[in-house]
Amino acid sequence: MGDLILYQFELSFHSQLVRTGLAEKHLSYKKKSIQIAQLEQLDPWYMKINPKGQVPTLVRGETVVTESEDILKYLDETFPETAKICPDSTSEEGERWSYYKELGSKFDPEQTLIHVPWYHDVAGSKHPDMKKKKIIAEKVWKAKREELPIKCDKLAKDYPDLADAYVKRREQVADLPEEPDVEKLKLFMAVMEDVLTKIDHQLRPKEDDAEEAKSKENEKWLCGDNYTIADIYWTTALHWLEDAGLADRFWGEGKRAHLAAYYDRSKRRESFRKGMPSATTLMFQGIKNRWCTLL
Ligand SMILES: N[C@@H](CCC(=O)N[C@@H](CS)C(=O)NCC(=O)O)C(=O)O
Repeated sequence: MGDLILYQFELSFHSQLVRTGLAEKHLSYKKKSIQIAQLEQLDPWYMKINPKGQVPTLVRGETVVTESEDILKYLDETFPETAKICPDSTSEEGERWSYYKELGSKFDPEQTLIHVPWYHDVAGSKHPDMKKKKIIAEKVWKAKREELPIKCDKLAKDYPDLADAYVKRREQVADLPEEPDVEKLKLFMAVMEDVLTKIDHQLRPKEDDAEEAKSKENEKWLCGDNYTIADIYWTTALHWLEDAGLADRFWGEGKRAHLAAYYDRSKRRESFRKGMPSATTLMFQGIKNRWCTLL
């Protein structure tokens, strides 16, 4: 049926989910980069396969799958001989995934990418390179607020068959303020405090069989014995919080020790190394981007 092709962006949260899933399943695939910073996700050829104008998109022969969770489910269905990462909804594991998915809906990657560097004092971020991060945040905000609407308007006129999709995308960024809303960041931080406490609590050994549970703690994943989509989601989210300089605030100095131990063992998995961007890839992309702006 053909090779797996993943249209993605190295630094995109949802692309990282899918790359980690592919690594957990030991599936090989071709990676095609969509440069979000240059709004390539709006190019007409890409909008035809993903009308939301977002990454990731998986293509296999004639099959096109969008939405990270649907892509992971598709991989489970198509390659049943590989590790199952999406539990059946009727199973106990599936119920647990629903719980972690609900908590996951409260994590917003955009807050860690834009709001945290913008208002790093409010967030209590300790990232050593905050200045650089703020410059990136400003560029992303500007692209979203100013460049994206202009590109959508132009392409809606030039490609009438895609006009609905461009109008929809444009509406999603209508009325963005000049600067991100600091109140939203405060709310996000408070919600994260609560969500991470809940996860830490879930990861605690049960009191009734503390000894046995304690010895098993090293193997425990969010839905049970297997590393699933719930772990893929939360390992990636914790990585984003760490990358925003928030590890100390949320799980430093003995705080939420079960969550900290969980994140440590998640990071030791091969899929973490494969799913998250490597320094070499980022350096290569940096060089490529510089060429793009020079040309
Ligand atoms: N619900 C989608 C969300 C995808 C998404 O938000 N992608 C972001 C990158 S992580 C994106 O493409 N942003 C560019 C844009 O929205 O213009 C999924 O699960 O795949």
